[in-house]
Amino acid sequence: MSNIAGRVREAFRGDQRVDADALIARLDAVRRFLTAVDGLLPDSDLVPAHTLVERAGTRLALSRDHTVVALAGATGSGKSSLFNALAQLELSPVGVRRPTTGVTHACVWGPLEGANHLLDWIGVLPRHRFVRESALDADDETALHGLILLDLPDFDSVQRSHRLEVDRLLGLVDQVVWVVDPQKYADRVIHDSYLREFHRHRDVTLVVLNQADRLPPVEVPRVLDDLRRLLDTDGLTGVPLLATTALDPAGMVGLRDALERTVAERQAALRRLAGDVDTVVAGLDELVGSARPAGGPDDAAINGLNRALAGAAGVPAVTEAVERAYRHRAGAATGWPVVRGWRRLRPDPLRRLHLPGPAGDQADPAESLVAATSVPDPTAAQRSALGLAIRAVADRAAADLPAAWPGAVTSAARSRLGDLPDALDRTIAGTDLGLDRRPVWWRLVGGVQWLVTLAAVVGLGWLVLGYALRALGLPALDNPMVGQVPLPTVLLLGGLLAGLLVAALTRPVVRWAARRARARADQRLTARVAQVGDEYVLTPVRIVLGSYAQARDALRDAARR
Ligand SMILES: Nc1nc2c(ncn2[C@@H]2O[C@H](COP(=O)(O)OP(=O)(O)O)[C@@H](O)[C@H]2O)c(=O)[nH]1
Ligand SMILES: [Mg+2]
Repeated sequence: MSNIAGRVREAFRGDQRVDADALIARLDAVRRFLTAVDGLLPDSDLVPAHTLVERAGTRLALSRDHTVVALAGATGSGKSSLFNALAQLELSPVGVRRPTTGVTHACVWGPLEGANHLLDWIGVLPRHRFVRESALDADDETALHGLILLDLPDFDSVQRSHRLEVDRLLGLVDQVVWVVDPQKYADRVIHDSYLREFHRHRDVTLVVLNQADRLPPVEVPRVLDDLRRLLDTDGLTGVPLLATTALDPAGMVGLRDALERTVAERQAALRRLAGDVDTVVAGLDELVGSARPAGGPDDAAINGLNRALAGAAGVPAVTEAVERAYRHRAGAATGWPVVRGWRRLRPDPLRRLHLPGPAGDQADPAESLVAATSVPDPTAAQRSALGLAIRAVADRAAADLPAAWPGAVTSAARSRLGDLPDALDRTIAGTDLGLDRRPVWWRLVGGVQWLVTLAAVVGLGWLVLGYALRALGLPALDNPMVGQVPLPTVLLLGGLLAGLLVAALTRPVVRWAARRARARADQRLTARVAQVGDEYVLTPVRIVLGSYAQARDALRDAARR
């Protein structure tokens, strides 16, 4: 949060109470976020969120009555001395016995039992746990009941394991008291590597300038001012800053009071986790951004996809076969009966593609389930056109999404690419191409053709009979005349001419109707192919876009304090 309003709000957060239910709701939102992006975003980006969800769940389940406060700082700043002074016990070895401070010691105010699970989880060994309750002056300590104070190893230790231990514990404790001394308070390590990292945990951060007795009293305010200025640059504006002297009980009063307040409020654990959620949400913000998720791939990209799918599925080959099949079948039904039979002998163009042939000539239904038309396989050009179209769909759909998402959208769009050829083939095989019904006009024209042919045959028969009678010297038939021409001749020639004329007139009509049949088949096939595209390409893309929207909403809920 970089704007001024944000800074002001953050600065005053120290006084705000964190509602446990609200915190749990925010953690749930982080969990929802993780579910939404599972498998879509790189796991490495999600580690902090997973860690938070797990840690927070455990911390809240373990004990909300205890407050875990860590004393952290550089070697020799006086952590162990403060620890001992607060516990009023010589527990944790002070400087003279360094470097034994590589282990964390814990002091529990109040009964140890309740705190044990918490300390097990934090990882403080039982032999390094102490109880303040057993001391004789226990009554004075009731104000600190519930406090678990940790003396951490030095974070500037030369031993890497100590530093790792400090980092681990700083991730788990509820509140941190940073201990600095007059010599090293301005040290870059403490500010750059630690304090600055804690700027989202201001409300569980406290800084003490220890060994204040080593400064001339007039110098103390000046050093505190200087330290305050450094803390401001660290982003820790407003955190409590105290001067302490571990060697003098009077020099510990301010720190004790601060700890008593922390224990009484029982807010530190919640505030710490709230700060953790802030940190995680801020880290995820870039992954999700605030882009409004697009409604889905746009129409232009979808049209391009459908065209490419149709090409790859062999729709043009099928529709061409439909046109030819129409002509073939119409010819067989309406052609001149003399040559019709010969036409039937030629194979039906659709059957050649293993698509439904003429009615009654259907392929075995079981066969069509396993698909396998003989529509030619897509060419390399068609395949790459399909690849490009799928890519375009993904690109357009992901255009407004943050950088982490387009990859996921593209993989989703391509996720079922391998199943596409079969699905397309099955779809083509299962599409009703609209050629099953024989149009009435075919039958009418066919009937007319039969009639005129019959007339020609009758005329021929009549003429043959006339010739035969004449040849045998029998009395000739008295042929009725049509004008100057005898009726049998009219029947024969008229029938033949009419047959040829009807065939000639029908031909353009058949061609026109065949083109219409082709257009109809094209429409049906394209629609079915588009359904396949929707199922195999667009739906996976929409699912990812839906996940994005869910992730975005979840993160917005998680950010709400
Ligand atoms: N004068 C003075 N010396 C202190 C104070 N606190 C710690 N020391 C001394 O500083 C040295 C380092 O202290 P220690 O508690 O071991 O520091 P740690 O490394 O942070 O645990 C020891 O010799 C302490 O006696 C203080 O407030 N005033
Ligand atoms: Mg120490």
